[in-house]
Amino acid sequence: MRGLVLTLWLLPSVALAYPEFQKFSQVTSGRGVNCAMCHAHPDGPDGVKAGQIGSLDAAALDRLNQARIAFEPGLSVDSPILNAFGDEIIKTVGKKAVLAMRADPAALATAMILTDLDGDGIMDGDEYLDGTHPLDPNHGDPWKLAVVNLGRHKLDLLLLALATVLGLYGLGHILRWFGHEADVALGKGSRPKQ
Ligand SMILES: [Ca+2]
Repeated sequence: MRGLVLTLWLLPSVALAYPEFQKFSQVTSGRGVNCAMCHAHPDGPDGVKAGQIGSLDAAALDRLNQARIAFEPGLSVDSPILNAFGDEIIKTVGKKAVLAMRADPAALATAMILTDLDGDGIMDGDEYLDGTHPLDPNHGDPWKLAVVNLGRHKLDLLLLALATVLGLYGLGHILRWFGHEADVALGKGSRPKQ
């Protein structure tokens, strides 16, 4: 394992980020998308800041290498330079498919259409297409979020509408009663006999 770690350090040209996906998301959505969509640091993995390759200790490098060799789908990884969405991509499609998708970044959207990591109702693949953050439930296409929230709160809205109708109905009756009492007071009407 130490040999593998050393190899990684001696090969600074090893590609740790794949800008094809960022570029695709940006072009497709028309939104500014940075490396934070998949990586721990918004500037990407190259550097010495927290979440970047130069800051990793031996244990973190070990986790990085485990993620780098997770070639087949189904392997849970905990990469120190990826965020939960990046890890989920590796788990769902495997590193081998990620490398193949660099030539067809649109395929990632299809591959990630079954998970919704932030639970905002917009699937991860769609967030990738929309250029929104798949780990931020408050960051999503406004129209899609509105539709999702409408669906989630339809019972509340129904009860609110019912309460409003009943309230207006009751208010109408009260106003009619006041009107009638005013007519009685002015001698224009009479109270019903008991
Ligand atoms: Ca989502």
